[in-house]
Amino acid sequence: MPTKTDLEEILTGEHPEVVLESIEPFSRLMMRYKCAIMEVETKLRVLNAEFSVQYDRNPFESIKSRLKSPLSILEKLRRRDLPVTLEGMEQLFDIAGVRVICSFQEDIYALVDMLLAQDDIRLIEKKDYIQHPKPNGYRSLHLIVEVPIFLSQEKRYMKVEVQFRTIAMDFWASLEHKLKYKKDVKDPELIAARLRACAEQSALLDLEMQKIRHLIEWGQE
Ligand code: 0O2
Repeated sequence: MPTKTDLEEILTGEHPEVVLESIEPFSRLMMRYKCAIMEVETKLRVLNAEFSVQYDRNPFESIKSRLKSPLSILEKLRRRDLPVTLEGMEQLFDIAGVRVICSFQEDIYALVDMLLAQDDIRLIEKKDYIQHPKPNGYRSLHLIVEVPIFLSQEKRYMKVEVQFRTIAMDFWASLEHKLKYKKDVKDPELIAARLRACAEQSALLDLEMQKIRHLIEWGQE
C-alpha cells in the first residue's frame, strides 16, 4: 500500500526508483476504474441499439469517456482536504467519467430510467442541473452510479460519474469551459450575464427542436 508521500510522488509523476513498487496498487485501482467505464459504456451502447430498433432512432449521439488525470486527482484531494492515499482517492466519485450526448432532452430522461432500471446498477447520487440549472447557466444531468466489474479473482463495485447532456448543453459547456481559463477580464459580471443568457437561449432552442420533433412524429407538440 503506498504511503501518503509515495502516492503524492506517483500523482505528480516524480516517483524515484524507491517508490516504483507502490505504483502497482495505484495502477490496479486506475485499471478498475477503466473497466468500470467500459461496463457503463457497453450498457449505454446496448440500450442505444435496442432503442434504435424499437423507435428507429438513436437516443444518444456520442459517448466520451475519461479517467481523471493524476494531477487532477491530486488537486481535488487537496481541495477537498482528503488524504493523498488510495482510500482518499476512493472518496472521489468522478475518477471514472462518462459523458453521453443526447439529441433531445427527453431522451436523457428515457436513457437514465433505462440505465437505473438495471438490477446490477446502484444509484449513489443524482444531480439534475436541467430542471435546476447552476447559477451560471450550466445544464446537464449527473449520476454517480456503482457498477460491478468482474476480474479474474474478484467482483468489485466501482463508482462512475455519468453526465447526460443534449448537443446544445454540450456546446455551451464546452465553450464556457474554454472561456473560464481566460483570466483578468475587464467586466466579469457582464461576461457571466452574457454566458448565462447564451445558456438560456440554447435551452429554449433545445425545447423548440423537441417540439418540432413531436410535430413531425405525432402531428402535435
Ligand atoms: P472534468 O474534467 O469535466 O471532469 P467538483 O467536482 O468538486 O467541481 P461536484 O459537486 O463534485 O463539484 O460536481 P458537479 O458540480 O456535480 O460536477 C462537476 C463536473 O460537471 C465538472 O467536472 C464538469 O465536467 C461539469 N460541470 C459542472 N459545473 C460546470 C460548469 O459550470 N461549467 C462547465 N463547463 N462544466 C461544469 P470537473 O472536475 O470540473 O472537470
